[in-house]
Amino acid sequence: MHGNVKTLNQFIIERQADFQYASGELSRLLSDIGTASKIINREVNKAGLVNILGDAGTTNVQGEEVKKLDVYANEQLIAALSSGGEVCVMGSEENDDIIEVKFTEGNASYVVLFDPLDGSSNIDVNASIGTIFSIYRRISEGKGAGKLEDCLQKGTQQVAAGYVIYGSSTILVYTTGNGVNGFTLDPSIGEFCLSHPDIKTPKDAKIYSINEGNEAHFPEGVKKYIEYCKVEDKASGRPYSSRYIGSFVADFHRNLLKGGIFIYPPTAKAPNGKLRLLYEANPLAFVAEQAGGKASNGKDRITEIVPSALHQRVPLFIGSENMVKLAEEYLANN
Ligand code: P6P
Repeated sequence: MHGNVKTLNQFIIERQADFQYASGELSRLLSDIGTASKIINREVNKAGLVNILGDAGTTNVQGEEVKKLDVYANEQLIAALSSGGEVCVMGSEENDDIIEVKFTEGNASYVVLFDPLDGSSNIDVNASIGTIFSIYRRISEGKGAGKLEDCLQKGTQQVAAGYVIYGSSTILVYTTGNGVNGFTLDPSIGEFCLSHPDIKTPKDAKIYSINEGNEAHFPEGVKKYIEYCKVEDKASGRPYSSRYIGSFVADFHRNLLKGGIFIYPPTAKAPNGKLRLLYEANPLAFVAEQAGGKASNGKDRITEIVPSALHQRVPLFIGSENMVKLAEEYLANN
């Protein structure tokens, strides 16, 4: 403990008894993700200085190659997860194929799917962005590098999941299936410190998050639900507030704490929705459910969907349980 502050690593060790498997390995893996996030955070915070540091693809004043932040974040996570010895295979939003970790001593038993820097288009306008991660146990036979089948598991098989939001402060939120806890990075000591213990998301709330610019192509049930959110009705606190940052981790994190529903439905440009099942929808569905919320594709529970491809997209309705349930009813009845 630093004074009365509990650090992420202390918390992970304390909660190790909760882990069903190889707890030391999972503890180290979660700690490695925390370390990579601190390194990414340092670069994200400098992003505003790009005019000094140079644009991606150029060489900065230190003679270093300037990378796009999402490429940099991806490299940091791959390096941290490859060297820890716990991971046998990874899947990243930035890589078309799986990333095999070949040189483990052969008994690496974890699989990590991640979006290294989601919403990176928002960096130039200083909006919050995030890293999302999803952790499984390997299921393929044999030792050494893992396989695609290890990455294509249902969300219910996750052993841990979470995200880091790089915003006005940097917060890491994760679950191992025993509740949701949030840790704020204290730059003065370089540690993530427990700041949001046992997060619970309100069952009902007054925020809806959706890109209404796509309304013309929304399914009828979504149009009707959004209309419902806008109707004046004092008893239910409507009209609700529309809040949409356009950065999934930022919209999700606000709604997790305050309550609300985030919807990315099928649209003309994204007939299967835009968000990715394996490293966006599944991990945040695990977090949402562990906080008492709900996540579906409008009909089926997100974490029950059997994945068929590494980068498959899925429509997403996620957040306060009763709001998601009502949206599903509108979809079922229209
Ligand atoms: P749209 C960012 O590009 C992202 O992948 C998510 O972080 C965000 O929720 C979504 O796209 C925003 O998409 O179509 O509304 O701009």
